[in-house]
Amino acid sequence: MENEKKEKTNKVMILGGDGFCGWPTSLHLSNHGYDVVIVDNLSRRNIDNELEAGSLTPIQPMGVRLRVWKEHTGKQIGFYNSNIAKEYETLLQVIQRERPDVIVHFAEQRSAPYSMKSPRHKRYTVDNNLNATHNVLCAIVESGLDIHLVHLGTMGVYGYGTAGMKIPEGYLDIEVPTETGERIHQQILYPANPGSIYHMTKTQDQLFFYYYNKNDGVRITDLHQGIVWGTNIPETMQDERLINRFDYDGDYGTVLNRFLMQAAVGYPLTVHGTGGQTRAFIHIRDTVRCIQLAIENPPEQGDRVMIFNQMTETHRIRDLAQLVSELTGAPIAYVPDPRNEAAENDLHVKNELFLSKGLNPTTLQDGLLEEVIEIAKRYADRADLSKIPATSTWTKHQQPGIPTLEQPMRA
Ligand code: NAD
Ligand code: USQ
Repeated sequence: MENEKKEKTNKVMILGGDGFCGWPTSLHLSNHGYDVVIVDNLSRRNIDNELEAGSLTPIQPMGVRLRVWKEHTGKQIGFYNSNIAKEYETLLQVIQRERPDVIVHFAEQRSAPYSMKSPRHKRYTVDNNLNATHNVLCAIVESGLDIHLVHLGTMGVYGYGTAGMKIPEGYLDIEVPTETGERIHQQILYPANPGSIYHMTKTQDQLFFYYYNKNDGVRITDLHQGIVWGTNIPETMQDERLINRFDYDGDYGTVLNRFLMQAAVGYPLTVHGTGGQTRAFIHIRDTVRCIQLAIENPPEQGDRVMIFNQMTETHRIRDLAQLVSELTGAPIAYVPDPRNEAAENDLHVKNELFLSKGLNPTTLQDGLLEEVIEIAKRYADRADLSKIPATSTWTKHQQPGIPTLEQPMRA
């Protein structure tokens, strides 16, 4: 059955295949028998230049990455350097030439703090993300090919609080009372509640998917992913030149990887506010497995947009800081929260679809935390500590998340 599916789904185009999630996904799929072609405009590397920040790990240029992969495995991955938000004709031609069975779409500006830095950053994030997603959908329809689109969305489309219920996978059951007293049952897209301009672009992507699925019958899977942690998967560990990126700066570093890096370089763990925010997490190894599962379990023609919650566990930020502190002895600093977000929230999420398809989650308890600390320690000398504070604030009235001597600290 597995082989049957693979025979049918052979070519996968990865949009954003140079990024933190896209690069390991490209190698994982290539290693599992898929013919992979990447499209990326390297904008993430240009943003590093703009922010004068960079990956903690020494990532190689795309040409080196692809050459080393071929040397190790004999497998060729194609690469097009193109801006999918702006170069529609190129995107269409690449799709027509490569004729992919599946397109995996990672190619968006993904940092919430970056999207809130200034009007220019807000406008760039909206222009880039909405045009990228719309161009992909439009080009799939214009190509006339039956391509399954797998998109990386976010748990943040839901907001992070509920009335105690578990957040369902995309659709909410509702009951509408009619004038005759009848009660009609329906399922609607879960109400959008974005917490940043970046997250807002992901809520708008959902409407593009709804429309193109309804109007043109495009087969779409939208993966509502939690915060990804970890660095490597087995494929990126085959050679140091295949290493994945590791962001730790105040804009792109996500919370758990930031804490691990901060612990490795002896910087106090920067908990925003009370640290009462609860978020969903997934290890990068599970990200790549989930994408393979989504590819191998496509919606049928005529199905509505399939939505999976791609996360494996939830944690409160102060508990994560405590865990890392206990493992490493790092002090914790409670800094002002630069974001406009609830100080405390509970979060319960359904993730049954991936579990039912065979995902065996990698949890924080699996000892991987320590493995990641090792990575952070190995490359600690590459760290620029001045890039750690989160300086992007959500409103003019907020303060950046910079630790000071007055802030409460715990060992
Ligand atoms: P990333 O920034 O490392 O990678 C995105 C890649 O897309 C980059 O290589 C960038 O150059 C490319 N790109 C962006 N705009 C493009 C354009 N217009 N044309 C061509 N290429 C373009 O981000 P990531 O962490 O790998 O995230 C990938 C996707 O997964 C994003 O859509 C993000 O919203 C989603 N996601 C990420 C996380 C996480 O924790 N990293 C969590 C949930 C969802
Ligand atoms: N936080 C801290 N200290 C830090 C950094 C962050 O306390 O040093 C807090 C933030 O205030 C926030 C939480 O940790 O409450 C998560 O922040 P984050 O930067 O790790 O994650 P977020 O901004 O939500 O974005 C990341 C990815 C994004 C993805 C999202 C999934 O960058 O692409 O969509 O995670 S989710 O959070 O589930 O919406």
